[in-house]
Amino acid sequence: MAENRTISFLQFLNRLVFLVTCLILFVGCAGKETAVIKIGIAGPMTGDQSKMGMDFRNGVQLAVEEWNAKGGVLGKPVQMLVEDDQRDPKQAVSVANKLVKSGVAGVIGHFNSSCSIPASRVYAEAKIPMITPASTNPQLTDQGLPMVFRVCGRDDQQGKVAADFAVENLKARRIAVLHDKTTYGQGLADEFKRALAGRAEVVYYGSIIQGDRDFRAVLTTLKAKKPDLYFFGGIYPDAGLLARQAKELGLTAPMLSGDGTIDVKFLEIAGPAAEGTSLTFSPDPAKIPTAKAFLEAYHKKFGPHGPYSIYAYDATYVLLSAIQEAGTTDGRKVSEMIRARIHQGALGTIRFDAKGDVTQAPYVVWITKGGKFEELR
Ligand code: ABU
Repeated sequence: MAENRTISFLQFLNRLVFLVTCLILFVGCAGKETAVIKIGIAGPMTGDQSKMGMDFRNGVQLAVEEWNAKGGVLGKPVQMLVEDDQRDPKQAVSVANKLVKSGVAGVIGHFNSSCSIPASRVYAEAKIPMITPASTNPQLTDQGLPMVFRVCGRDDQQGKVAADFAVENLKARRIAVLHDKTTYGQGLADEFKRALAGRAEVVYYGSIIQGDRDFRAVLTTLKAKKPDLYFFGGIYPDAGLLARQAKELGLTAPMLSGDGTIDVKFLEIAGPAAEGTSLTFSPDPAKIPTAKAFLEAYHKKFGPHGPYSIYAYDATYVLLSAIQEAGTTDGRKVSEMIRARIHQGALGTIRFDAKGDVTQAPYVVWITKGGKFEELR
């Protein structure tokens, strides 16, 4: 009898320990899951492209503050975890792993296609939706990862608009093509070159090294080919130096570039040599009625917007609205909701196709005039 009572007491103790452990785990997990909704923001927050990283962060912050002011998502406050990929693909993978470990419900990022592509595989493996505001290289969504989206266009679309403009508007017949050897820069240069086929002669095709300070050697070779125009696939810090040094060398052919160059930093670096540069990008948000409230709020809080601030803002709304409507942070369900919903963003209506690309990406041409960018068509 006494032995039976001892066993019962031990069993009771065991059960008690088990129940307390479950309770601790439950409260711990519940605390983790229910306290906040975490979202990651990843991009170049330091270094020569930090302006882009800050534009991302500010756009996301504005959206998050608006959601939190209305009670958050699923009744919980949204918390931003900002990570710096330093525009380095290896660092991007490391940052992606860190964000996954932190339990983010989704990621807004990255900026560089060379970072977004390897990072997207980390997020896809962890079943976490990723929406890039700015990575335009086709490979990103051509991988067929169901949790990967972009709210911007693609370089096969952008390259064709640039080539049409070069041939039809600028009447260029002898064209030099230059890129920075990155996934984006070379990819865009190649799309541009492909779209030129049979319409103009590519008299020079070459590259620079991203981050170099002296491009005079390559520009001297390029100048000797007497092009009517030179195209650059790359980002504004290098584009600014190229434009300045090209002018110093007496190259009169104008530069044509893409969305990676259209930033005030390009104007600052190039100075008067920026004049006449044309660029492909999306239409001016100042002419889009739905962007008005965003622009007012952003300017009041942060000052002038960058090219991709509004894309980061819309990407955040896409993610948070999908979580809210899915009623869960389960990445698979959130991704299905992102794909199923018609999003009304600051840029207008946003819809995704089966690949995760937007169904409409209207590229237009901008020109640098009087020290400013102006939409041309
Ligand atoms: N699309 C502009 C630059 C970012 C990237 O795609 O690498």
